Amino acid sequence: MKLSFRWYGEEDDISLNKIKQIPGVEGIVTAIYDVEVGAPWSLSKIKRLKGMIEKHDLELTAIESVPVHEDIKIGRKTRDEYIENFKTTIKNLGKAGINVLTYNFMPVFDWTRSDISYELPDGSKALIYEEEKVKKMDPLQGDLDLPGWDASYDDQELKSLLEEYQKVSEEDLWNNLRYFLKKIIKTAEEAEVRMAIHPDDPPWSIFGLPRIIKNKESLQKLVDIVDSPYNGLAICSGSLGADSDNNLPDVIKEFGDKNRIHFAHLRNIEYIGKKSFKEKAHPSSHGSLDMVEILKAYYETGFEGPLRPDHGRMIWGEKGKPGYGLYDRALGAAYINGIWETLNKIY
Ligand code: CS2
Ligand code: MN
Repeated sequence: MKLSFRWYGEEDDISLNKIKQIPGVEGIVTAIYDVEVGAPWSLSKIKRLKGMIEKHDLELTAIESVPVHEDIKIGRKTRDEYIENFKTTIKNLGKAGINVLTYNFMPVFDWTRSDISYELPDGSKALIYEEEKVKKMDPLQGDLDLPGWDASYDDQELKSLLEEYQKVSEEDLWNNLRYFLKKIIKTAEEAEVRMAIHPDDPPWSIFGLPRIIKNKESLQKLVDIVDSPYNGLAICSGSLGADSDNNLPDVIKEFGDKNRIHFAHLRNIEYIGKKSFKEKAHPSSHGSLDMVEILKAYYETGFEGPLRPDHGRMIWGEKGKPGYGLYDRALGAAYINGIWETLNKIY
């Protein structure tokens, strides 16, 4: 694996210089943030981004994410134009030599939590998802404060978008995803850009919106849509793992052996009820997921793609983007690196 770290571009308070100082980190995962959702990414912007990263002796190992326009997810008539734009972005990434592209197919919201600054007993702040609280939240009343979400809609737009989704069933969403993949995977193959879908987070329906990428069965259905290694997966332990029925080492072995996993996110969570969880520090002793077993599964499949610590807590008084401070993610990276080094020695 290539140990990587997410960087939010030049606006990020955490500089490439600081990231470079984290032992073992060799890759950067990032995106272009000043292009409107749905518009193509130009080759010049991509090259500039890549250049900045390489200047710090780091490699741009994955793009996370190219957002998929809602018209594609809803299946509006206008989707073809956005799919063409997406293909242009894939081609340009390929021309720049960037080979992993993450996306997700979650309607309207990306990752969702009931509290993004929940205080743990040791005083650190974490993200938490409590199903009962989320059920009472109303996105139209401004109850959601989520940095993972492109909140560029005004109230009216959000209202009509949510209304429109009332007519989109899970099956419709699958059909729209199928339509999208059938159009883009050939381009991805030609450009040598491996597509990696990120699972839904959490992996179940929220606010009455359909969510479909949530377990082994749905990952299988996804890879079957187009039988190509370029139609692949990003496995996020914290997202898929939020459903305790998902057996992560088993999923990793299954799809890793088939060369369909192109990107890995490592995050630990603690179950606090059915469909409720707290995000925790990375070590297995802190949460419900066995990180050694997870990394061992990657190791055994010969995983060579980018792997990054996902959300961290806010510790040592740090203020920053929820889930994306420096300190706890750096501790996560060091922990991952230690396990990997051990696996390397004993195998
Ligand atoms: C990320 C996701 O912060 C996170 O939890 O793992 O937001 C991820 O970037 C997207 O869902 C990928 O498209
Ligand atoms: Mn993730």
